[in-house]
Amino acid sequence: MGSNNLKDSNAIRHEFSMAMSAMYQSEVPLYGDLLDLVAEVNTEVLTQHPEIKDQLEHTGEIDRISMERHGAIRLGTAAELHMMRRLFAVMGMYPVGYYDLAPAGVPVHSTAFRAIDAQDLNQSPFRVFTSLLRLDLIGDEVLKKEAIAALANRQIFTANVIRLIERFEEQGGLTSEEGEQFVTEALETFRWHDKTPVSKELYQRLLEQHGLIADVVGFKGPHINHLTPRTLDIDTVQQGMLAKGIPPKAIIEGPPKRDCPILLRQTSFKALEEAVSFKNPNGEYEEGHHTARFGEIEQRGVALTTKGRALYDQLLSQARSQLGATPNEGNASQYYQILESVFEAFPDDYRTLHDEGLAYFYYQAVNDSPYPSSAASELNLNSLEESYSDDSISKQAMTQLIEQGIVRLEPIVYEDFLPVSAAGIFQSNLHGDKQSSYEGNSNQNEFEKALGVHVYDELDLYADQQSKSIQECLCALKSSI
Ligand code: OOG
Ligand code: NI
Repeated sequence: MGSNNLKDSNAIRHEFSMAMSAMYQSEVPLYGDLLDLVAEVNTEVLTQHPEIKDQLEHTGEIDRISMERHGAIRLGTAAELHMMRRLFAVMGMYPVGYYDLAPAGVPVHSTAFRAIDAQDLNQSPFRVFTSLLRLDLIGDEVLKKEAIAALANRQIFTANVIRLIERFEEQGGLTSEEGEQFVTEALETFRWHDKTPVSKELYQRLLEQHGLIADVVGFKGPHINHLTPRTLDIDTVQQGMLAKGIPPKAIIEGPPKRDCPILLRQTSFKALEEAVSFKNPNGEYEEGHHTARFGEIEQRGVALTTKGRALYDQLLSQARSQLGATPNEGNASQYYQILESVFEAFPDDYRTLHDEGLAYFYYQAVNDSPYPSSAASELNLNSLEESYSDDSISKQAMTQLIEQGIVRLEPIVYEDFLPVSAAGIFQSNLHGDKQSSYEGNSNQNEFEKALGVHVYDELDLYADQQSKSIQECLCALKSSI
């Protein structure tokens, strides 16, 4: 896009994420304090660790660190999810991954809307973890009917945003002016409403069933429930939160602290108790409160292959079963100790992660290292390129180039989410959740039917990024001979 005077989707996504951040800072001022803290810590890390700065420059992430954030919303119906998919497409965001949270006691299934191309991600990494409530898991038939009726009564999109989405689909983009209107109109869907469309009595019954059901069914729209900046040192931010009077949750979710970060580590500050007015059947408002909105931080590491991910899942569940309980305030330090010792089995240097096929990497020609003529004569780069993917001799040749310092490896950052961590984030911000797990099948088909498309497989995307970098690297080497 960008041609025919149409606005680039990356620009719309960037403007939308800035507008969303400004709105959330004014709605939840603690989030602004968290942003300041994260910015301080990131500046410090980049000053103290030139190697991290170099790495982020090589991967093109350096400029996006300060604008990095994700948010989360929870939707009530298939039709809402379908329109939301069309809304995100205007901003170049597509559904990646399927997350089933029912086994962890949260009656939703989810995807993440995000850009999929590395360059687009570097321009604006904004993403939204989007969950759809699974009313099919609710046993109470009467309550289920009431919930369905309440959801059928709400329209979470403005008429103007729907018109602009249709326009985008017809003309293949939006003009600058339409793009600006789109940002303003789309933002309305994510706004907080302190007047609810349901009675206090219904809200209470929904809450008793599950905090999440009350949060979705009890409100006019899917208020953004958190935004998450990316930090380069989550342990320091967690410490700093306490000092600044921002109450952190007890446990940092995900892998332990490592020299070479993998996947994703996350923590949040506890949800605020906010005043709301319930609309009773007589039309009068009754005061009450609701707890849903919070702030979160994350530290991202290298994306893992299927093999690496299997090892991660295995070690995480080993650590949890060794703890014998859900990690919480009382057992936090014991949990970290167990986690660290169990994860000693996960190699912690990039070369081993690469050589054992545990993680995805960019291959980059080191331009400033002169290409030694001995290496040039020994290697036939053409054959290397043709057969790299499945030929072990060529892999050996590539390894040689890495060892000679002609090619360097840089970690491909994990852009997605982790179901166990996500469940921990959900749970820490809900009260009165009675069930620890829901029976019932994971239902990706049903989810994709609602969405209207298949979700992208995140592993395919990382594998593509890696092979594209190999081709580019070989091209650069050939042209430098
Ligand atoms: C989503 C929780 C999951 C994450 O970062 O893993 C999440 C929610 O609370 O709606 O945002
Ligand atoms: Ni989150």
